[in-house]
Amino acid sequence: MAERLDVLIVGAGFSGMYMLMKCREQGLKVQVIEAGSGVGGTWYWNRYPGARVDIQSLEYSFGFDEALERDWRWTERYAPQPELLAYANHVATRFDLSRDISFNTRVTAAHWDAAADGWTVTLDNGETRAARFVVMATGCLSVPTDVTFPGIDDYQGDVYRTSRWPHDGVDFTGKRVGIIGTGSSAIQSIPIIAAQAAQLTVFQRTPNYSMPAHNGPIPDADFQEWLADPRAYRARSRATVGGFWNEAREDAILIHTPPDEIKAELERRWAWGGFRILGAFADQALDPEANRVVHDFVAAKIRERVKDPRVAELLTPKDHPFATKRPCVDTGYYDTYNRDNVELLDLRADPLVSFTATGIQTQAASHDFDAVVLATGFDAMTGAIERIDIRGVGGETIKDHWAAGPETYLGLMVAGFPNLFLITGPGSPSVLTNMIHSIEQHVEYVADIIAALNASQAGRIEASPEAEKLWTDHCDQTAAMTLLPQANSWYMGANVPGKPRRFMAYAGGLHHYTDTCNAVKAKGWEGFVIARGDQLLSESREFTSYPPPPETMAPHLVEMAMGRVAKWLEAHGQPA
Ligand code: NA7
Repeated sequence: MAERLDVLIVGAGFSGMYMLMKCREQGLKVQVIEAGSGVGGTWYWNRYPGARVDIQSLEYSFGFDEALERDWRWTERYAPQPELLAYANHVATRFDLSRDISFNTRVTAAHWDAAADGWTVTLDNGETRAARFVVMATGCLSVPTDVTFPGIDDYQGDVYRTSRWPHDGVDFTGKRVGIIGTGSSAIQSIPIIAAQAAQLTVFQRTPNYSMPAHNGPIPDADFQEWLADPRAYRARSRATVGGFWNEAREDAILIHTPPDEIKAELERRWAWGGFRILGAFADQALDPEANRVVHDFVAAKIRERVKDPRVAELLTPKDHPFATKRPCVDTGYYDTYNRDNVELLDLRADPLVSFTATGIQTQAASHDFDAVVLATGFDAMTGAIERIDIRGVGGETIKDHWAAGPETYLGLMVAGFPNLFLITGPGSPSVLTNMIHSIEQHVEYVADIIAALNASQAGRIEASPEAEKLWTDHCDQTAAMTLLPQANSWYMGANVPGKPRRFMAYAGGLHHYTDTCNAVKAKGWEGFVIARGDQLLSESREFTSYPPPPETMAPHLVEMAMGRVAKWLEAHGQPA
């Protein structure tokens, strides 16, 4: 076996790249293992037409190096995938990252070796590597769901998956194309495919809410504001719920606002575009009545854009409150349904039966296609971690540990799995936030933990089971305060048959989460057990750093939120 590593990092997306840099800063011996042939993670794999970031580019980029920030100029408000991938490559080249990355290699197993206070990691090329620490920088949306359709192997046309798009692109000119799914990937790609193909048929099971991006060059005023003080710009984003600036008004209560003011505020935010509407009113994510008003506003926007009222109705979400599934940001999505060459099929009314040699058979009709695009989503948050045979203390697998849904301490560590760190793992704000800011916070925190362990010559750190339980309960209760658990979303694991139902991200906001992590550190790594061999160096089984309840919340919201938590406690019992 090759020389033991200090740190083995799984994945060379933005998390793995930054983790590598932070490890190098400490002079650690570090290796990154990456399944793809290049860096970039999400932006390496998701090359489908129209793929772009939903957070403004000025905020969706690394902030650890001011020279890097100032040297890179984004061309659009929401950068397209090729530019994001070019950015990842630029960072890799600038910091000479590739020399420590093994590309085209997968980690298949990681087993805890108690005698060595470290991990034995197996790769798909048959090699094994020993490492003190393993960092799972595997991404929240990196493993496509295993969805298969009867007869798909008999289909003679081309099948493309949005998340595994051919690197040299696909030309749909003159083709009859079918696309299955209407999540973010489909909503971004449908307008582009429709403009190219002879005919496009969209198979929709559940409509989603989508807001216009109003994409274009970055307005000069925005760029100048950013240029004046990038530090302040970033600090402002990081101090928010979502890690991006959306003018959230935590004291604005929709149900106490006159209708004309509500409309004006929603219109202003709709005109601005993207996620800005999410911050309009404090109660829209908590109170069904307030949420309904925002729903009605978006439904009216859909009716305004889509000429055929039947199609507009089909495109309007009905089974989940606004923004309880990941809302989408689009460029011309709804207008696409006004094209003569685009058809929307409702799989609820006319279910898909099977693929055939020439296309897709639904209950009512058969549809012939030259190509079919699967935009069917991911085994989110836990998929990439559970697919690796990770065995901790006593041989327990992480999959077994998570049989009832993922349990972590701060989304960073799992009890019984020492020296194994998750970047933006379940139980952290992750997918509810600007991923880059969440990644930077996590990576810097993990680097601090490793430095602290090395300074005290400790061999290992582990989340205590007690702290893990308290944090997981806190995550569940925080989600229960909101409307988020009411949707059958991938946040809930609902898109994967048999996956335990648990709201997997921390819904308390990146700002509170960061404060919590800092408090845990200030209390001497509260909730963690630190040891060297048989020697216990510090043991804290407490978790007391709960974020404060929002002072600005209206009394009826507090009551409503607490009522939901009480119900949650009734169903799950009080934390031990
Ligand atoms: P999503 O958002 O999970 O969307 C997947 C879509 O595929 C969604 O509309 C699903 O309908 C549909 N789907 C999945 N399986 C089937 C089957 N078997 N039959 C018909 N339709 C199906 O994935 P995306 O890739 O679009 O986006 C993932 C995230 O990436 C996104 O949220 C952003 O964070 C970026 P359903 O809703 O399950 O009825």
